[in-house]
Amino acid sequence: METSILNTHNASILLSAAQKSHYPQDDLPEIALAGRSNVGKSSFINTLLGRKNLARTSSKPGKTQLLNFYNIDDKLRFVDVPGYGYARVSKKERAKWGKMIEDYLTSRENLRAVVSLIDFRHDPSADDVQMYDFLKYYDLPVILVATKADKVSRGRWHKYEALAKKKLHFDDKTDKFIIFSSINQTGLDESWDAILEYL
Ligand SMILES: Nc1nc2c(ncn2[C@@H]2O[C@H](COP(=O)(O)OP(=O)(O)OP(=O)(O)O)[C@@H](O)[C@H]2O)c(=O)[nH]1
Ligand SMILES: [Mg+2]
Repeated sequence: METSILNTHNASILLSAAQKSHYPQDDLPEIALAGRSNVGKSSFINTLLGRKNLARTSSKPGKTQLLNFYNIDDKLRFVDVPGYGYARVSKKERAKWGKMIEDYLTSRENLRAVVSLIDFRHDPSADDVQMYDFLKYYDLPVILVATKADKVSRGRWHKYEALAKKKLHFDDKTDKFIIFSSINQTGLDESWDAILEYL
């Protein structure tokens, strides 16, 4: 994908971190990716960067345990946040993970917006609603990305979008809703346009 501002192919994983002291120490803008486990966060990153496997994807949920920082052309970073709603993780693990995400989302000055991913095939889950509420409570701009659109027939898109927005109490004034597929690249340009607005 060619953008006038940055070369999206010039991307690499920079570092993985669990705590503040390990985050990159500069003022590059960051876009975080949040969503339940298996929703397609890593696939979204790979699709946007035109790469097959830069961000590791898996059919096994809960694989990403740290915040993964991706450097894009030394101008922007994506931060892949571990997926929520993964049941087979102990209470203690989940608490640790919740604190890590909360710390990052509520205190990271570099953070410009959050790409919040939901599975377009299903009604937003209670966890999805809670995440959106949380992001709005902290006044974080959201780019809502509805993934796996290739699994939903086009005739249903409008209705599904309306239902998801209703359930989330979606704020159309500040936030974007993008129907996306990493299989056929639906929503790719729209996603980049939305992200580049925050640079
Ligand atoms: N059909 C379809 N499958 C997708 C799409 N995006 C992701 N997948 C599949 O969904 C599964 C999970 O994708 P990931 O990108 O690993 O999901 P993740 O959100 O990073 O998962 P965690 O790192 O475990 O939180 C993989 O089998 C992907 O191939 C999509 O747009 N369409
Ligand atoms: Mg992942």
